[in-house]
Amino acid sequence: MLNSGNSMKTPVPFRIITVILALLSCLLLSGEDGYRLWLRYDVVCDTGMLRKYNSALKQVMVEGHSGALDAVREELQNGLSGMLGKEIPFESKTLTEGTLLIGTPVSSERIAALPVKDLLKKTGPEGFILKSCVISDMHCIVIAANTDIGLLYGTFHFLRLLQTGQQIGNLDRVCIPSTQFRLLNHWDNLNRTVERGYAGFSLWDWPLLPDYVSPRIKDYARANASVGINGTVLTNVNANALVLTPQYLEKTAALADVFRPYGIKVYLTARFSAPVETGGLPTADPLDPLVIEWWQKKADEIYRLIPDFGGFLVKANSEGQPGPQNYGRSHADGANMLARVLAPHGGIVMWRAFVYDSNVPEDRAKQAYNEFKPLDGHFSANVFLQVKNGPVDFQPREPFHPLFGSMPGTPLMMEFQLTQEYLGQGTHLVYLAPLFKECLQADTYAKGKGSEVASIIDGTLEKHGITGMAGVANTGTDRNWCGHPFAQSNWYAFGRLAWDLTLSADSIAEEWLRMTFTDNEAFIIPVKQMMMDSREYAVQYMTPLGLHHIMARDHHHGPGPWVSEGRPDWTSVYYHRADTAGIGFDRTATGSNALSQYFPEVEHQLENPGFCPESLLLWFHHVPWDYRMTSGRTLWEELCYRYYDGVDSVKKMQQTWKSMEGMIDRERFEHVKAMLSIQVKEAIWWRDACVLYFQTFSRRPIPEGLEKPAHSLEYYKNIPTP
Ligand code: GCV
Repeated sequence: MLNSGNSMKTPVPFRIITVILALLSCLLLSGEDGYRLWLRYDVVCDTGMLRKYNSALKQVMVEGHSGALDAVREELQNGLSGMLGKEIPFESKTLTEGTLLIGTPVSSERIAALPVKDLLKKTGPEGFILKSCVISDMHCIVIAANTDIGLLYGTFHFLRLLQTGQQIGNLDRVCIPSTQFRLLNHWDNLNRTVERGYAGFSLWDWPLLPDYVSPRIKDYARANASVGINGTVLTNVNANALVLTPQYLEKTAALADVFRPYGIKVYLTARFSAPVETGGLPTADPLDPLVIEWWQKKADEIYRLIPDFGGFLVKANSEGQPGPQNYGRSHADGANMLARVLAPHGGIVMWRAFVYDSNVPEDRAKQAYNEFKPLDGHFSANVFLQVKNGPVDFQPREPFHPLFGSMPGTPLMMEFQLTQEYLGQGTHLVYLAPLFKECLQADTYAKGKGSEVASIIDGTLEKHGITGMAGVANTGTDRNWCGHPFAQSNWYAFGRLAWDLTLSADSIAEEWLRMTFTDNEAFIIPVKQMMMDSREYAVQYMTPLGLHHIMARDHHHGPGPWVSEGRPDWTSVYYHRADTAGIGFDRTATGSNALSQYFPEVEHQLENPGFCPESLLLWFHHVPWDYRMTSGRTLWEELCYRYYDGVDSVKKMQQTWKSMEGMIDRERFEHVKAMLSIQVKEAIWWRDACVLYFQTFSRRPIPEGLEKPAHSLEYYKNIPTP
């Protein structure tokens, strides 16, 4: 048996060389392509901290054997050798001073002997304890959990402490996830295109699977596990039934095998008409016995190949997707039929609430509520209703969805969009955590004051058996995964929040910056501020004061407030309703009365334009152009100023970034710099197009002192679709 104590001690000259190398690598800022995401594990630059870490960590003991524990070992080997600049011994069976001891009470007698039983009762299947302990007079750090996956999460947490320069001297943490199902939703098609994807093609190489699984798939799993994501829906909600055929299920199983050690389950989108399209049945009626039998056999087949398959995500009777209503059945009939076939295997159904009907002359913002509220309490226990954060569609700003708080008898799963479909797509720096938090912190008043959306998502308000949060993924085959270097922060923030809903957007941004770029305060402070403000800037130059859905037709990239043809609720004029009297969508009792779908306290806060927050004014009210805003300006003037402020703010972001030159690697510095110059151009495009267009209704001049648009409205209308 190896006594790693002295024999493995790093020699002094080696340690000196390590510190010199650390300093050099911090100074040289070597090239980076963003592939390593936030898991870079470069040597710790703060030499004082590096010394402390080195003296606290002499060896690692991971007790037990499993795929997840292999992942723990591998991550620690890479992480610690990278950050500490030395190899740490892993093989010893003897506890020494400075041991990082990792295990469950089952895999490790040493852990079982520690007084952590009561704590472990609280941590559940995924939580963990991270604790400084003295064991047999030796100072150790312990990561304990009930499962190996809990240990993996604890490992990533511990590595993050080192990555973000935190003390590890006196640890005493118990971490438990806020939600149980923390899923990415990929809108990936089987031909590898990605709907609303701006970072290349799909990561799933269907033609080569199952025989070849790219090493990238494991890195994808590592990245997800590092932030606590524990599931991935591989396919687009605009679903293709082929993915349920044996050939594709084998491919899916190959991916699931790589994900499993990282605690990630696979899910698929179920096309409701699959029994007809691939099963040869004449109907997909969810109450038809042959249809039920078809799904039952399909579920059995899936679980034979993938024993831990997570379940189905379904978009039904929405935007042309088939669903139970095609057969006169309700959403609950459809969801429950699938839930019943999955239940014996432990699977779940996530049934999307994103439904609206072009034939119903009803405010689109009201339709999901109208459709689902009457079904509350009618869904099986293993069905989530998956609800987008707002009632329209991932706009730069929306009020929270009125279904939150209105379905006490149904578990609701939050759906956020990480890919920036309506927020500048691949070219704009927009950090989305403030948007996520704004929704999560909104008070629904469902059970009186303090009934925040977050308390519905984490189950504290309504106590359902399942809780969850989904994020529409922004990953692709681009070398840096997400296209824009800062888009990685939205993937990161989603995972961190789904794990811990109480985290602030600010603290997540700081963690991400430290791990992704540098811990230099001169970089962190201004760049974090830039991230924190970036979403509000996008709102200003795109859709200020509650405007929404005025993007160009179909692709949603640039401005298109003039879009007026086609089905009404896909046009911009439907949403902004500008006329010579004013602008905005009246959703009060004199208009569509969408406001009545909220609890009375919320309704009262919003129903009067004088009390409605100006950030949502035009979402809920049609307001005269000369309406006096709190600034003392008229609505028209305020609208102009907001658009102009938005552009000026992006120019400031550009200046801030330029002043970061030399603080990080050149490759990513130049990449972000180029993106910001595109963003400035596109913000001006948004501003000028919108101001000129709305001016045709307001018939008022652009306020004195604001630079005049460089081109005519016709010019902007004729910019071709990219
Ligand atoms: C996957 C919006 C998007 C669609 C998307 C849809 C949905 O309409 O533009 O691309 O389809 O939302 O969430 O189902």
